[in-house]
Amino acid sequence: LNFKGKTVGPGFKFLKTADNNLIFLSLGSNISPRQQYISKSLHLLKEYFPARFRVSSFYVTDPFQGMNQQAYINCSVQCWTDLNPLEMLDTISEIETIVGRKRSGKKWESRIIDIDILLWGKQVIEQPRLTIPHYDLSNRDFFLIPLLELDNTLIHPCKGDFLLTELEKIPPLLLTHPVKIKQDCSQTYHKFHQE
Ligand code: A4P
Ligand code: MG
Repeated sequence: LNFKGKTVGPGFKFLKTADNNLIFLSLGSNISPRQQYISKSLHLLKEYFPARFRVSSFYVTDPFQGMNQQAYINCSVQCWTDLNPLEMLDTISEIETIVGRKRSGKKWESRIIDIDILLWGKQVIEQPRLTIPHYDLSNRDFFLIPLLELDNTLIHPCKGDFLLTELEKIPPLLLTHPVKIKQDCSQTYHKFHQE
């Protein structure tokens, strides 16, 4: 069996769903219409990565570290891919561009859509263009709360701690107080697209 994740063979079914290529993304938007930008990104992500695709609820969150900007909507996605991490990064940045993101290059500027890779199985990836787990995963409740809704047993691959425990340790000044949106596009999304 020629394992590159892309080979068909007796083990293919197992490999296709192997957890080492199960990834978790975070989506965020703070430019209106926020839910529409997130929904459009979800549709594209699901088209590219249909295997094991799941979406969390949508949450309204305060701007991180008290930045003076519009509130964000954040959610998390689980999916499976046979792309390598850099191919994945290029694909999500292509999706951000299709949805309408324009980059001025300023750090933490308001954005139509931001898609970050939070976890890649249990792997630790350090490359010039890519750090996985996300460098600030443990400090951001707007990452962790939607992520833990998808899987509350997840562990931080570098530290070995439960992410649930990391969430409880976030200093109050860093909290963004995620509030689940009751009647949100994620429910419409779930109704029509969830497997
Ligand atoms: N990069 C490295 N690692 C990763 C990764 N794991 N996933 C590199 C994605 N990208 C990664 O990203 C800049 C570069 O990071 C990429 O080219 C890639 O090579 P970007 O999307 O162009 O810029 P950015 O997202 O603005 O990066 P920055 O400044 O680090 O912003 P953050 O940290 O993403 O934070 N408050 C709330 N409540 N909710 C939010 O979602 N988001 C931000 C942005 C600030 N405050 C927020 C939220
Ligand atoms: Mg980003």
